[in-house]
Amino acid sequence: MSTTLLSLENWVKKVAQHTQAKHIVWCTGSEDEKQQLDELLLSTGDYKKLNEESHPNCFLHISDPQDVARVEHLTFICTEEKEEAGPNNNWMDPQKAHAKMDELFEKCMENRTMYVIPYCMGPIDSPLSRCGVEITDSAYVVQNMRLMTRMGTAALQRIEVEGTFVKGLHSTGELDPDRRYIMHFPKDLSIKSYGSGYGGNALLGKKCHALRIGSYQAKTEGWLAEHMLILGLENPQGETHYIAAAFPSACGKTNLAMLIPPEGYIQDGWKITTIGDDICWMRPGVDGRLWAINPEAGFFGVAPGTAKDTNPNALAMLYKDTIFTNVATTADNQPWWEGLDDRVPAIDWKGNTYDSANGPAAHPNSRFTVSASRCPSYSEQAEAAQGVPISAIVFGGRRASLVPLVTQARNWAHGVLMGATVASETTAAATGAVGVVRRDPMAMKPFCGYHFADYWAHWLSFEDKANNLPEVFTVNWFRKDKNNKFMWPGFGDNMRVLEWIVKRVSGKAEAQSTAIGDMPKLEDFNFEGMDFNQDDLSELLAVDVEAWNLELEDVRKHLDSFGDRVPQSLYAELKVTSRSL
Ligand code: GTP
Ligand code: SPV
Ligand code: MN
Repeated sequence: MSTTLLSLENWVKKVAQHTQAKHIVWCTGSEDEKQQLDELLLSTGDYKKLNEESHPNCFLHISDPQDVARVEHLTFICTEEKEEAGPNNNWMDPQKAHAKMDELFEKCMENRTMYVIPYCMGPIDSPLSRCGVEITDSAYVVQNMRLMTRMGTAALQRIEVEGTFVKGLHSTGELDPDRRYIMHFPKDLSIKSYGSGYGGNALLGKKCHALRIGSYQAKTEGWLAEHMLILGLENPQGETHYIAAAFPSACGKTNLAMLIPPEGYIQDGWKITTIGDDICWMRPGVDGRLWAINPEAGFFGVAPGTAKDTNPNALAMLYKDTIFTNVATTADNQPWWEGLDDRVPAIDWKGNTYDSANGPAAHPNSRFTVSASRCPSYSEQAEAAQGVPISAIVFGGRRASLVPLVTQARNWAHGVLMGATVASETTAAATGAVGVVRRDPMAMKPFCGYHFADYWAHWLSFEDKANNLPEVFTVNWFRKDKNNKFMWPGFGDNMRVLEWIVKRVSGKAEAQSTAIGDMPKLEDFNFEGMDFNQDDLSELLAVDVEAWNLELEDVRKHLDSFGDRVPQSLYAELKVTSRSL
């Protein structure tokens, strides 16, 4: 017996019996265990050692070429009623789903080791944290979970005290896309994932638990589980405001979370600290504010585009103790990806000699896994049991046209409407076409574990749950000009927008009211030290009435597609916007 919790022990035994696992390893989280598994992964070829001098303790993992991203069409929410999962999810009857998965899992671990990973999402001592246990036959998954969560003995102790945990069962199976499913059973707090070893499909603490099951739990318990970064913004007076921001996958969360302000800002005493880069759990505190934790302990970040001038903090953490997945390598075996620098890679992510005719050297969704503690801007408050109070919530996406640089919601309901109707171009983070504009409400389209209409109602309900809610904003860093060039420099310069946001929150910045919300005038921004084109900026802050009328028609259709469960107040806010255009 490896745990005092009978329900856990029984589940592990049952799974071992069903999968016919050869060995069972209970993960403790120790350094010895890490090293043994590194050795194992090197011996099986799942890991390649990277240059020990430039990148000590760094490894390269290459996925099966057909297993490089999340698979939304194979991801299901299995509730009793289809209606509960909503049009935003694929649905399967729980009994049918269990039967399908049980068949796939049968004997799938014969001759394989089954790892039992107890983990805690959030600081071990936080009342906002929730625990889970992932069973997997992938040592690569164990090593990722070690960096991404608080895993091992301390988590198991908490689970034994609480008596409940999210059950996640995972096998890489044959990596056959036709035998791949990611199933969620919100009522039983359980997940079954088969046939993929990649990121969000396999590290079950992340999207499966912290968002899909988490959002369902959050609804019943009165909190929010969101696809958001959390950052702290300290002003020259030494006050810190915390901002939570939801952008769809590969739309800039990691980058914004660890932004380094432009030189002039640093000199004036502005500073950004990082709490989290992907997931935010928040709930009302006794003071009426929303208090948030980052349930994760590491970053599973997009490699391409990460460079000294775009995200120096990320680069500073990636030369040591990092797992790289699907990146290219240089002749001297250093990790490399598009945008990093102008060296020419030697080997592409598929292991072939690099040839630009074969496409990018690193897969567009190649990633790094690294402990958050390695981030130079990591905040001490990230470990705070009570979390941090959120002053502003920001929604955003990739919109080449129409959506202004920044807009502030008129009120909470308007903010919920903004979040519920945000659209973005699809990216390489999921399989399927890239660059297609789709509505991605609260950046949760692939991650909300229940009907979006009920989710929006839940968001609206916070007006009755908390009397000091954050201000809500939308941003768009991705506007393009006629020549397909980004009109806004982005990255560090996004600080200029954050400054306006925190000043709005504390009543220290001006705005002009427009039909779509409150917007800054050019003179409300600090552009010191920024190379900018006045015409571009004016366009970034303009409201194109004709185009917005079309957008609002589409927004209405989008709301309508969720049926009569959509809260009327969203339609009321939409009407206010339409009438003012
Ligand atoms: P997930 O981990 O998939 O949830 O992604 P994410 O939202 O954390 O996105 P990330 O910060 O990794 O950025 C994704 C891509 O967008 C990278 O290639 C970045 O270089 C690029 N990017 C991030 N911020 C900006 C920006 O302000 N402007 C521009 N033009 N590109 C950006
Ligand atoms: C995302 O796709 O939003 C990610 C990567 O953060 S994954 O872990 O694959 O979900
Ligand atoms: Mn993400």
